[in-house]
Amino acid sequence: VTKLLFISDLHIKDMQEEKAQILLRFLISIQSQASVTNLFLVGDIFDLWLGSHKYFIKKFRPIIDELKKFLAAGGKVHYFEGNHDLHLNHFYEWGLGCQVYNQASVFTFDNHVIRVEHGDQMDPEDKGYLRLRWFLRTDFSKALILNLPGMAVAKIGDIASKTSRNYTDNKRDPERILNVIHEHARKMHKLSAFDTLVSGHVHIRDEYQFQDNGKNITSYNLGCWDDRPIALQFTLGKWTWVELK
Ligand SMILES: [Mn+2]
Repeated sequence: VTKLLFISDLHIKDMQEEKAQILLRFLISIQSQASVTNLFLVGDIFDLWLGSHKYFIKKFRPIIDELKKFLAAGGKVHYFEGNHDLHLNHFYEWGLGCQVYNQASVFTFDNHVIRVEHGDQMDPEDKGYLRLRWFLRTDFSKALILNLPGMAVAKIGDIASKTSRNYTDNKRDPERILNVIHEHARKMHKLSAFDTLVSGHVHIRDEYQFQDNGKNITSYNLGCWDDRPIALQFTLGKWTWVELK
């Protein structure tokens, strides 16, 4: 049996938060379920994590420890960088043994093709953010983020994170943003077919079905843990939402 679990947009600020504790309980619970083979972290798990600084590792140590145990037990962790957690490969991939992605990736499980992406590139109208995204991923920014002291990076990141929140404040116009992700799903499916698309970022939990070439396709958006802590599960060909407490 293969069981996949997807979470995103927890935006954890510190370990004292309720959602940090819910994440810990979740990570502990999946260690004892041999059926859970793959955990997908679909971005913005932390409200801020840049590079491989000790500052972040120390701050979020309990989460790292539980991820380590899941990995040690043979679990696979796929970490998609969001717009609040980036340049993760030094620590998460080369250090811990997760797979880190900075763009969409496609997987096949049980003959089911799944496209996964954080979703911060879905909205072509979001020109301000797309420019910022490009800038943060240049070699120049990457070198700064990796080499400045952790505290300085955290300070700069906090300011950037407050700015980028304006771009992603979709609650004011949910109709428009839902339309954006549905159009994105249709467009991406035309380019390269899949059965299911899983994204996050827009903070609106959503399930959308459409047809292409007579096939049923589903797009899921994982929503945001501030609304309800939840995971999306895929096992035995079925998708279900799992409420977390
Ligand atoms: Mn995001």
